[in-house]
Amino acid sequence: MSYSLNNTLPDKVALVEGDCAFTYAEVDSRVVRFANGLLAGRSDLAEARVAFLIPASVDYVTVLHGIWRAGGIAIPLNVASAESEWEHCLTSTGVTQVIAGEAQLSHVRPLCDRLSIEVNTVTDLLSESDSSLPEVLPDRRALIVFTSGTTSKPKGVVTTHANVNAQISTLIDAWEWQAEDVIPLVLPLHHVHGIINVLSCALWAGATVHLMPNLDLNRLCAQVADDIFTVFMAVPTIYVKLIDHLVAQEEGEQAEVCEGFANMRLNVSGSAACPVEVFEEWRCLTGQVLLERYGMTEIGMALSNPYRGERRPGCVGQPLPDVAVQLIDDAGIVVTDEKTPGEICIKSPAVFLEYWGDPDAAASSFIEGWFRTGDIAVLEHGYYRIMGRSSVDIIKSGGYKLSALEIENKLLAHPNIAEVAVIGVEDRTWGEAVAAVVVVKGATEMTEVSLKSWCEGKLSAYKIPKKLLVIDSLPRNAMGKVMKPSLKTLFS
Ligand code: MCA
Ligand code: AMP
Repeated sequence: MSYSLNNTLPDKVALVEGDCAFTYAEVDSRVVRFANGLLAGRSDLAEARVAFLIPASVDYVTVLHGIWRAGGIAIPLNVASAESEWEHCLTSTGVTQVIAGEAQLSHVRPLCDRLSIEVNTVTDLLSESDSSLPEVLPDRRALIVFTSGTTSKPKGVVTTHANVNAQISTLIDAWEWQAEDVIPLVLPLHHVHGIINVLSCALWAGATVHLMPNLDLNRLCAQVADDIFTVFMAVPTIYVKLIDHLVAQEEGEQAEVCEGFANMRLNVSGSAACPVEVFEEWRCLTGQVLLERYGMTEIGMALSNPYRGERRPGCVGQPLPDVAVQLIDDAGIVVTDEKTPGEICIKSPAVFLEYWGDPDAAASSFIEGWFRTGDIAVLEHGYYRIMGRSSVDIIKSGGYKLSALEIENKLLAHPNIAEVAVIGVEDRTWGEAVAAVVVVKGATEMTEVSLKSWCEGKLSAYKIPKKLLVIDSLPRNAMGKVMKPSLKTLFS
């Protein structure tokens, strides 16, 4: 089956958006109407790439599932990206059609017009005809999610329907998803964490998702205090923000929200390392023992602390069902003992098919059929612990993976920047904060504020450096490569 919307509970509420609730039958009917509109008389989209810029909403789900039902490849884009970032995603995957939310339409239309790409809203395409939809086999391409890496431009990670189904079903089993579950969706919907772990697992299980297009802590906490949720999933930054929010609340209010979290059956953290202090502070405030797990766009989730059993702070647990894990050392030899670190390599039905249009990148990411994650881990008493990444050019800020090279390339276009190195520096809220070390041209002045305002519109806001250091020259090794680890110490 290549269709992951639960069809056994038609009258159950699938989505709650503001004051509106949509049952599974209502969502399904919209999906079918939208798929028909997309097909416009054709029998199958035959893996045409359809991109969409829609915040968390019933429209988002309609488009994602509508594209799948019509046989297309869904490409969810970040509604908050800069135009040049959208352009890269659209052109590198040969997108033929864009679906925009009402609020996003005016932002993306000029770009689509320039690129001669058709742009529509959901309303434009909700068709009244209900002709039969194609049969989409599991090995067909389903989804392209863009992810940054060690290269400058983000890569399009292609997963098939079988991959998507495997990514969902492993979590349904491991975390015991049930139709009775109710979960708030506070994460963006252009990454696997929001798309698969929250939205798709819930809709597969017949659960209810409360859609929140952005992180509104007051609203979220009020609903948590009302005890409507059973599961919560977030990146460590959101737990830090929640802790700060709760600590600042007056006692009675705080107790109600903490009680709401305490009553849930599961709180999950992932997408970046959860510091042990955050794990402990969360336990202290809410009584919840966070379940930390590890995943990646290319593989879905791979390692998880147990749902039933000991959840170890600072560790990401054991392989999920159907996932094989091995660590390899610098020489490519499999590590067989505990305590020796190695790069995490994964084999599973959830592992992606290809990077769109970049067979070389995909080929170099595998070793004997194992996907090389670039993350270094160690096995300690049966639990994996992530120790870091093999590349200094990847930064994890608030759960977003950022390419230092992409940001450097943008900054080099600044008229006053002669040289620049971008690094991630430790930060309580963001995990890593983007920092730029700059050599300026001549005697020009540069401040964090002036750099930020120059970057606006050129980079997504979360990629803009939060810290700036102007120095006379960048430290380089004998090969001329900037010694980034030594730059990090300048910020400590
Ligand atoms: C927002 N800002 C950030 C970030 N987010 N700065 C650095 N890093 C960030 N991640 C900045 C904005 O640019 C803005 O700056 C200011 O913070 C407020 O923006 P706002 O959007 O209001 O912030 P927020 O709502 O508090 O957002 C924080 C957030 C968000 C909710 C933590 O970053 C987020 O949703 N992160 C999750 C990303 C995610 O889902 N990653 C999963 C990928 P200024 O005020 O200066 O303009 S990893 C994955 O999918 C794998 C498979 C996995 O393992 O899960
Ligand atoms: P992305 O490519 O955006 O999907 O991000 C995947 C990356 O996030 C992984 O390669 C890890 O570096 C990081 N990551 C995800 N979960 C964890 C975790 N629990 N602890 C440490 N790093 C994590």
